[in-house]
Amino acid sequence: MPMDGLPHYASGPVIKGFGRGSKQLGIPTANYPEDIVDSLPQMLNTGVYYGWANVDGGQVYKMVMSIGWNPFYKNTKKSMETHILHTFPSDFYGSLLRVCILGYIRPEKDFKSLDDLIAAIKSDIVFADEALEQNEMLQHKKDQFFQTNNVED
Ligand code: ADP
Ligand code: RBF
Ligand code: MG
Repeated sequence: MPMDGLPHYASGPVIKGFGRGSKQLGIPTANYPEDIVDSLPQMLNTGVYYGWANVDGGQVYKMVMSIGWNPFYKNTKKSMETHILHTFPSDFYGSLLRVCILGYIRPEKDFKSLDDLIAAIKSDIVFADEALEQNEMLQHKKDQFFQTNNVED
């Protein structure tokens, strides 16, 4: 049974995030501007999700996403951060990021240490990697939503 509010499609430019050096930890996260975060459906709870993503109409890759206030960092601003399961040759700030959010993994949590946070994210990545191999998940990889190169739509 899919969760209420899923699948959810979002698209928008990649902006500079909190600059905490997620990249240095091996988990860069592409951040969305506030208006995209604000247009999430009410019923979609904060937490960690998985789905598909592409950049500027390119290849579609697996992704994990954190939606919420990052309790570990006690943010006051709600964020939507996408980590794509692919190694890109360079940054893509300003590019159009499309995501299709398909499943929920867990609530956002506070952690005792940065190492514990990183370990949790790594296990989210393994979970997503497997979940997205199911047929009904693979279907969405071919969604028309990802296929246009037109930034306007
Ligand atoms: P910021 O605080 O600005 O979000 P990060 O350390 O989280 O900085 O790095 C995010 C940036 O890294 C993204 O905006 C994107 O340009 C780049 N990037 C490179 N590879 C990836 C990836 N696999 N997934 C997400 N972003 C990536
Ligand atoms: N931040 C939290 O405070 N608690 C979390 O449970 C949490 N889970 C995350 C799961 C994923 C898959 C990703 C990509 C990020 C998560 N974050 C979480 C956000 C994290 O704090 C942020 O990306 C930092 O910038 C990592 O250093
Ligand atoms: Mg980021």
